[in-house]
Amino acid sequence: MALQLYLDLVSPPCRAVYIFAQKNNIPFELKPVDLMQGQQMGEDFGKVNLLQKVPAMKDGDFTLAESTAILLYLTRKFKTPDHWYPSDLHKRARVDEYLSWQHTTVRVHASKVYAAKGLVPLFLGHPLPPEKLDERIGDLNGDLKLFEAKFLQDRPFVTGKEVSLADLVAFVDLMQPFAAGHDAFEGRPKMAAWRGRVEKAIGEDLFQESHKQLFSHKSRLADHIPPEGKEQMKQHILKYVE
Ligand SMILES: N[C@@H](CCC(=O)N[C@@H](CS)C(=O)NCC(=O)O)C(=O)O
Repeated sequence: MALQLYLDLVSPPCRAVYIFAQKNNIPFELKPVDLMQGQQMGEDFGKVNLLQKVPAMKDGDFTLAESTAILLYLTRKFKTPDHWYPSDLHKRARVDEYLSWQHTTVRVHASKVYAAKGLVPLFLGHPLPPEKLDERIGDLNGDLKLFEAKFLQDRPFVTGKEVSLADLVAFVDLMQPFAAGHDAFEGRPKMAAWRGRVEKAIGEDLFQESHKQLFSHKSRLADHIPPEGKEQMKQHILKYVE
């Protein structure tokens, strides 16, 4: 049986897994999980991932949660090209360092800007107060400054000349606020050039295909969320952006 990937492509960690699998011709069956419909809370999905989050993976009887663990599993099982997770001790450590750091920084702050700028107006009918939005953007800006100074420096990619899992994971996270109209690359020429290189490394078709749902997310939501679901989401989003 082919490996199964449980994903909602609106989610950044899901897109990282999806892009990585597609780019490396890893055979898999896509099992869509619609977060806005709450499908991650269902009993069937709970059997795959008790944590009730996407992405999740099932390979035969083996199940795995957490995007970075899944990405690393795929590099090992499918012996993907070295540059993704270099065998060089120091380059690999640099990838590990970014993958450890991002969980509590770029991942959270980029998603919060997406929620604050994109989802709050949709679910509440008015924008978040400007000072609150500025706070969320300020958190992300702090991370970007560090990403540039510590992880990217003057290199084309985090580990040097080639793209790695660190670039892929950072890239999908930064597309989240971008989809809500916040261009985190504006005024940051180094990061804008890096973004172009990562997009090219992924390939334009795969980039577009993997981000199609994110870029049309707001209009799809406005049409499809039932009133009771809308109320529930409103509370959830407000709590999240605080
Ligand atoms: N650290 C986890 C985060 C997973 C996560 O938070 N996924 C979100 C989507 S981005 C989710 O499934 N949320 C559903 C929920 O919280 O109910 C990873 O990197 O895989």
